[in-house]
Amino acid sequence: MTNEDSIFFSDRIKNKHESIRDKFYYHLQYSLIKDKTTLTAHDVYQALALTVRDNVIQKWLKTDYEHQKNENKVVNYLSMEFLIGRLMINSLNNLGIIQEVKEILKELNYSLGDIEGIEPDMGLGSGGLGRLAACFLDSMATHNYPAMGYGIRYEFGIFKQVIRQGYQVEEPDNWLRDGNPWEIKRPEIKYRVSFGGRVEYLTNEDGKNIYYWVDTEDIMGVAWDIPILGYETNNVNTLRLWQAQATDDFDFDYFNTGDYIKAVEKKNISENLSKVLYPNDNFHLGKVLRLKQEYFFVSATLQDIFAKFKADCNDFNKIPDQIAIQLNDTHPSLAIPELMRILIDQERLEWDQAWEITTKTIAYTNHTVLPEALEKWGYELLSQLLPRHLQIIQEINRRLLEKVDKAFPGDVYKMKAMSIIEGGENGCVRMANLCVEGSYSVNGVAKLHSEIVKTRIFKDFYDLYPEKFNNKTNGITQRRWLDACNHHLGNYISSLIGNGWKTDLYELKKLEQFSDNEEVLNQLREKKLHNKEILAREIYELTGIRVNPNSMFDVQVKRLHEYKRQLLNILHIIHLYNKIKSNPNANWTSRTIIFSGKAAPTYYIAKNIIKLITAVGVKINSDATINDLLKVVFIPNYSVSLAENIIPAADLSEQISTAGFEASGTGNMKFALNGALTLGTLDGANVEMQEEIGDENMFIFGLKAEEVVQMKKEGYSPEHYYQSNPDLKKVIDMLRSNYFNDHEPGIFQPILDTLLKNGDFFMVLEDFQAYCNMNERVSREFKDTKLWYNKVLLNIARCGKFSSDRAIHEYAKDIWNIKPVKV
Ligand code: F58
Repeated sequence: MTNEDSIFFSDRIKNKHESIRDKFYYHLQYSLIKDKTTLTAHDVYQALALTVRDNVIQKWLKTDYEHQKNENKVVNYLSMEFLIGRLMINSLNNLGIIQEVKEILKELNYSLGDIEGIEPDMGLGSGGLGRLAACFLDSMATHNYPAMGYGIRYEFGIFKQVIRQGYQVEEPDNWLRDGNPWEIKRPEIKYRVSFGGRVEYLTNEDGKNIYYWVDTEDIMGVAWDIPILGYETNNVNTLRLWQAQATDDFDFDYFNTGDYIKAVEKKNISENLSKVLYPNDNFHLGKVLRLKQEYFFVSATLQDIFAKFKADCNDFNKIPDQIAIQLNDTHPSLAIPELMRILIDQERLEWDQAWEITTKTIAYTNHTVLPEALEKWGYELLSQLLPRHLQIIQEINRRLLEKVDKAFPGDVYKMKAMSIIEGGENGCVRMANLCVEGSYSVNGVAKLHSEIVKTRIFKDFYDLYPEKFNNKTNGITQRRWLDACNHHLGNYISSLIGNGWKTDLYELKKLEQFSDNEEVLNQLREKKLHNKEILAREIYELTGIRVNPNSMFDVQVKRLHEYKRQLLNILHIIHLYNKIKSNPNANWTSRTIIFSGKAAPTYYIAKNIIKLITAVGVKINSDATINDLLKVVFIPNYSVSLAENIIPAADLSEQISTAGFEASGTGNMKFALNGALTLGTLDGANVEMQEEIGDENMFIFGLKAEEVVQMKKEGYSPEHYYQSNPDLKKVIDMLRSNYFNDHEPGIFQPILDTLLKNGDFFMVLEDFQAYCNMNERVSREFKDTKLWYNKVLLNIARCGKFSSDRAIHEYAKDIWNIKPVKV
């Protein structure tokens, strides 16, 4: 035993329950207090999770111990969202014990499938940004990077979507109801977070003002830790999520006033802070509670990072050598003034030194080009909630404007555009500008997006600090998005080229040698058909609709948003329906068009589009005259787990956003990796997919990003398309005449208005014909099975770049300057 190993208590434990089987039965009996007569599937799930946890604890402790040593620089990934999904299969897979577990479960007459479905999704995110954070955790752990994830332990994750009469209805996601065996509460790791109050200052003997934030209302942040296991490595990183808890003095103050019940109520209200995830996608709502959540998690996180740093170093200049902080969008942007506040007010550093440390430690990722998604907080609100931070932001801004004036004398336009504060005291604080000014690195999430970041969103900052800007194209983890969710295909690929692809996705290139091998292409087709049969059963269970696994599964699953253009898809479906109806005996390619995705609860048009999809579905699916050539399905409650079943079964992946609006997309990558061909615009990461996969192996159509801009400049008239394209006119006129909604006339007027009256901002009508034409090519090529599967194979083979492993290696090297540490 080495000296270091002696830190563990394991040497004092006599009965070690070494085997998985022992541990599992131990937990069933002693942790869950169950016998053979009272056992339920939920017990089996719990015991299994506890067994997995036991299995990683020693590695986890050891990893933590390594990371505490300050010679290893650690990256802290701050994100308001981690859309993890389920952990069981992923964990068993990473530990390499799936087979062993299957055998144990057999003894109790359970299959792994029975147990898998019991675990609720950890839905602590609303879309791509949160899922990216989860993929990054997986890659950082797998490749042994010293990393911590920090976020909020929402009691309610993304809402559960129910479809009633075709409309979306939201229900709470009470994911913690039956307990969560993966998390460990750390009551000893808790920090006080302050709000409100006012700022006082004293002038010390050197004439320096020392600021005190006083009379605050405080809340505690308590840590809950989740182990993040890498694939086949001893490295176990930590995801630390904060829960809000009332302070002890809160109890004391209120309970002493005598009104016990009121005191309990107040305590509850204060603890609401970490209650619920805001479910909007690419939209900034500006709610006070959201701002409180952001500061709460930033403050607890920075205190935690600081506590670890100070445990064995008191030279603050070393912070940037030992700590990197990555802001996942602007949501944790208060980390900038908070770090300044800690350094200046608590550690008494001078401004310049504090600023140097802060701007060498913090890096920022931008995920959106939509102006309505950029966070701005009211000046007044900030002055009430975080008065000291506002002062610091003002000073950051004053110095920034000085710099701008020096670099671009007299350029008032630049001053206005770059100012962190907009509109003075009645205005607001632009968090994105704060992030750019306070970070040493600003990155977009795909090549095209990073260009737009430099040339449009932050053009003026780019002129001042070109060296800060860089691109990190997104990626996905192949462990979850191929190996675990599509293991038949994964295993088959391994049988052809070995399993190096699991940690180096570029290995898939080796598949290219089989691109004309009929046996291999046949196998790919069989695997796909198998997945489609499984999904067809699930669709029937979830929606009551029967679909034909031999039809083309044409899939658009993602958040509902106008820029993602589910509307373009549905307009084309109506057009296709018209064509089939007018000539039912032609040689059609039969299609099952599958949608899934949530609309933000207050996003009226997006909800209206869901209703349109379901209404069109009802009409088409019940029309006997089209011989089942077309089916339209909306699968409710899109989630990570549902995606894991849908994506392996897709033939066609719809990535049809208006060019220039989707920052990257990551669904696009998951589909290609699972052998679906992409029908898409040159937007986000589709552009790089085309570079890698080859134009001839994708179905690319529509305006390019610069054409969209150009056309908007020149004046775009949707009416023109309506008048000049008879197919399109027919489709729109059907909507006008309530063809799909004769019982609820007029309900789609808002959709008609966005398209024709309000200027069709996302240029659906412009791209309609190009989309129809490309769809015809898709249908033609799908009929040629050999050609299609040759493309499928090439898509899979050329996905290497789109692994989150590649993305994380780039972040580690170019931004964080961290190295893997073998545990
Ligand atoms: C997404 N953003 C982008 N934001 O839309 C997508 O193109 C990109 O692939 C992905 O990030 C990862 O980079 C996104 O999901 C949000 O959900 C925000 C959550 C918080 C409120 C505002 C929207």
